Amino acid sequence: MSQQTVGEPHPTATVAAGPARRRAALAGIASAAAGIGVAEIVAAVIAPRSSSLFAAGSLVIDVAPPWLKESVIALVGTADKVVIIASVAVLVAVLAAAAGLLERSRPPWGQVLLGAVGVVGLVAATTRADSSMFSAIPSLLAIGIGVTLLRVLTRQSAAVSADPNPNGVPRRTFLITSGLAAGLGVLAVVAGRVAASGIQAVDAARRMFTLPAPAVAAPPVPPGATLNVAGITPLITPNESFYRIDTALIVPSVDPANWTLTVTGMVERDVTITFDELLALPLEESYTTLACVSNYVGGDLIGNALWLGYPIRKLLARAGPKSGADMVLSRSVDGFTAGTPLEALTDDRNAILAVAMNGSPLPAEHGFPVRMVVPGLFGYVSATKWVTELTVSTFAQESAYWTDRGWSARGPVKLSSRIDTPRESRQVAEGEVVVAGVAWSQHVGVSRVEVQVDDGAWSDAVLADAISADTWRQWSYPWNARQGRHQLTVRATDANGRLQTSAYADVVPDGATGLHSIVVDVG
Ligand SMILES: Nc1nc2c(c(=O)[nH]1)N[C@H]1C(S)=C(S)[C@@H](COP(=O)(O)O)O[C@H]1N2
Ligand SMILES: [Mo]
Repeated sequence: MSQQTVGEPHPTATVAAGPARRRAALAGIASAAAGIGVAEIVAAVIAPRSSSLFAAGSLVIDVAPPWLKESVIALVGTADKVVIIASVAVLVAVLAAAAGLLERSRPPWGQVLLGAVGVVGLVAATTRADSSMFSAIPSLLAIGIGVTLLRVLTRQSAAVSADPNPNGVPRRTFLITSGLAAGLGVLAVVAGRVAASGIQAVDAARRMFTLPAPAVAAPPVPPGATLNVAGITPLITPNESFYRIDTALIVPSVDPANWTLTVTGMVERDVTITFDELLALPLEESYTTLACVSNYVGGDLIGNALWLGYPIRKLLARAGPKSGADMVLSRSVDGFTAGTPLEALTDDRNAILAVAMNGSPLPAEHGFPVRMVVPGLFGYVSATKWVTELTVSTFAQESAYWTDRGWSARGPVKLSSRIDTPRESRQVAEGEVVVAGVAWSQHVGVSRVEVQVDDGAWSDAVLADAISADTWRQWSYPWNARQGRHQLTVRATDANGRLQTSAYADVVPDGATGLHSIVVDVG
């Protein structure tokens, strides 16, 4: 800034201490507003649930003592959220003004204070139960922009103080920059909120919706299905740790009030159902282990859940598939498609339109409000999330999303087994070591698991009870570990007596094969 002078302060500078302080406070508030504004827009686009402002609000809700929460609710009723967000905004504004004043008198402590306020938002956004790897980005941007702008505006404000003309160019520059930053920041917060409101409506709908009781409950899990071994994969995968694979950059927001599913194509009559109609049907519960075709040997793109849904075969029966059809192309709101053999959807397996996962409405990431779950097939040919259309067709006529990208049209799950404990390259103590893991061959079942130490003979592992043929089975093997480096390998046999192949195959085009081996150091 050419107007900035060093040396004798102009006499008006001391007289104008009040305006200078006001400018400093404005600089702080404008910097915070611009930072938060940009963060809200970015949050709305990449991670709508990670708005740092709202995460900070949630943090306040989480840490506030119950009596305070209750009195706020008693005082303002359902406006409680608005009050909380407004309180957070006021608090941030006060701290930002203080940061401005501090930056004027003791730089760079104003930047430090503003950064610290941002870090609270960052912590709030990244420690939420539904936070993802994207959750940190909006807050980091807010901190970067806020702190940089504070430095710029403080410099401009200093130029105003040093300018002999009280209404000169530096003053105008400062007012325009800070006014624009503050105004655009607030506008951006509003725009970000409007953009994210659809998602919030869906989140609210998800929370509001009470699951109907199953007409057919899943048989109780046999007590012998769980082995008590430290480090083994839990028999049922919690929703939070269930693997997630999809092509959706932004998780689709489907309002169940507007959701419909249409069965069309080679059918006697098109059938359309709404979400309420679906929920009113007799829903059935079943455990199914879902696996991804991209799961390499020993990988973790597999999970087992209790699903609640309506048998697809019953809905297809209403539409009446025409003869000659051999595939159902399911389509999601985001354009993803999967081609499932008609037979897998009409035989007696638990192929369902699922509305719940482990007793909760489907998480948004796992297909809320409705997804398909089909035992025995990889997810890419069967497990369409946010599903809205089933077109009865043929493999000759239609091809699905991944088929067009080099993957096989048909994707039955392959017999596989995995060592969960001990971990690869881990050091273990000499003596008895319990080797354990899971094995699966959905819709066929697993009948045997064997373990091999180094080049020794294959020995039977203890096989836990099965929930059903559609789920994985835990296994364990007590190993008398001797000093040194050892290789452990596992293999399974399915319920038809077929042994898991040791031949290596890549995941493309229809799933990996080979045996899972790990190396451990005993000593
Ligand atoms: N709409 C939609 N559904 C989808 C996908 C997708 O990309 N979009 N991916 C499929 C794949 S490849 C798999 S393995 C499963 C994964 O389901 P999950 O994310 O609930 O574990 O969803 C399937 N359903
Ligand atoms: Mo997948």
